Amino acid sequence: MTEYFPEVKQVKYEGPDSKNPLAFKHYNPAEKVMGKTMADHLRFAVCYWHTMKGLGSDQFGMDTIVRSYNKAADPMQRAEQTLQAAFEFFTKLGVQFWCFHDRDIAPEADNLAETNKRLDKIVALAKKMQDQTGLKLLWGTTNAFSHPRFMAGAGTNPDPHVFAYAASQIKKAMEITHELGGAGYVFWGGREGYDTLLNTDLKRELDHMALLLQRAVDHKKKIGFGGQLYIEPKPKEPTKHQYDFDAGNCFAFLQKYNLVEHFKLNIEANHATLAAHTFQHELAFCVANGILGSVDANRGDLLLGWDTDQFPTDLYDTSMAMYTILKGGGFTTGGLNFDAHVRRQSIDNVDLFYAHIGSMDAFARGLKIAARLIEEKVLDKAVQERYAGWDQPLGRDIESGKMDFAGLEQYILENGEPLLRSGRQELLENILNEYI
Ligand code: XUL
Ligand code: CO
Repeated sequence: MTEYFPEVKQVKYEGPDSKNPLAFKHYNPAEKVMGKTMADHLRFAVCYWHTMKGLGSDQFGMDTIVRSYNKAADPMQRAEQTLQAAFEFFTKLGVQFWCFHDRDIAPEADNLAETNKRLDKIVALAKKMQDQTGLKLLWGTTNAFSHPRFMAGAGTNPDPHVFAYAASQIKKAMEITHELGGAGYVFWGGREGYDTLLNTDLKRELDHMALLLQRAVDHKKKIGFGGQLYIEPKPKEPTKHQYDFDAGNCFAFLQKYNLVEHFKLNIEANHATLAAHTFQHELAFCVANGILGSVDANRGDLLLGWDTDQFPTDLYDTSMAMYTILKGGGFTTGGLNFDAHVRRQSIDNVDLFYAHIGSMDAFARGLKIAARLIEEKVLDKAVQERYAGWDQPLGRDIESGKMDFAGLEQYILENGEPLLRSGRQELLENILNEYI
């Protein structure tokens, strides 16, 4: 069989003293942390769209990257070779999972029936490769945002004909995800939003978005798909306002339309920062509300206001993310999907390996740091002390609902001013640095 990444044989764990840039220094899949292997904690996935299909183009320039699996004239031959290259890459890197959009793996044909036939052909091949390699599908999704038919949205399109098209695509994408044993299925609201309110019926669009998700829940039941459904929040880009703005917004939407029991969230780091939140904030909000599902691991750039989708290497970010994920009980169906692409100048195959290796190591370190913070109760102790009043008679009476306004007023009249206490932020930041 053709080898598409001959530069690399197998990425292995060599430990922190290794100087080999193509080895893991920290990610040791079988090593146990808090009673579970690192592989089971982190559940790394490679994303097909950026890693296999990304060729460096941006709004200002054409492709910069040439891949040997992308050269055949026939689009289906290209798709097959890309799939073979993908499984070679996944295996050499040593991840357990992959993720895709329907249109990443098979090119669209002239009509839906033909497009679906093409998908079936590639899915049969993918199934064979999954069996051969042991790779699993973390989640599948549909691309209902690139084609011109979706320029005004998919489920939120003013034209019901487009709604029907989106539904048909999602139906098929859910079926192939099921066929491949996917642990989940993602809804990222591509162009579900608006560019101007001058031509937009906001309420109707939101109702339609919910209808599309309700039909997806029905179909999930109908085909017996046991995977988890996720919504992936993002506040803007491509539209000026995306309806799934952030975790808080998605949670309210899911509650309003009685969908909360069927969905969890897929939190992407760069989407969090676009919404003016931290990655950790979005994770913490999900944990607090029982809706954390999976993670698209990447990072933005402090100085750029768009979705740069860079590979995550910031140890503070990975540590605090893993801290929050572990405190929330860890992943069940979800995992860490690298929704990230190499920079336009990183044109070599080996750059793909460096990017993933560095990020996997950054999350492995984050995991170990988070485990120590938890085991030594570093932050727990501080938080517990800060809220200690709530375990005293006054706090207990308020929390149990025993105290009304008159009772609370009586307490103040008798006890006067509260004692002011330091929040100790700087001390905690210094302590955190000791662990990182
Ligand atoms: C876009 C994005 C998507 C979703 C899947 O910003 O993150 O790739 O993850 O559709
Ligand atoms: Co994403």
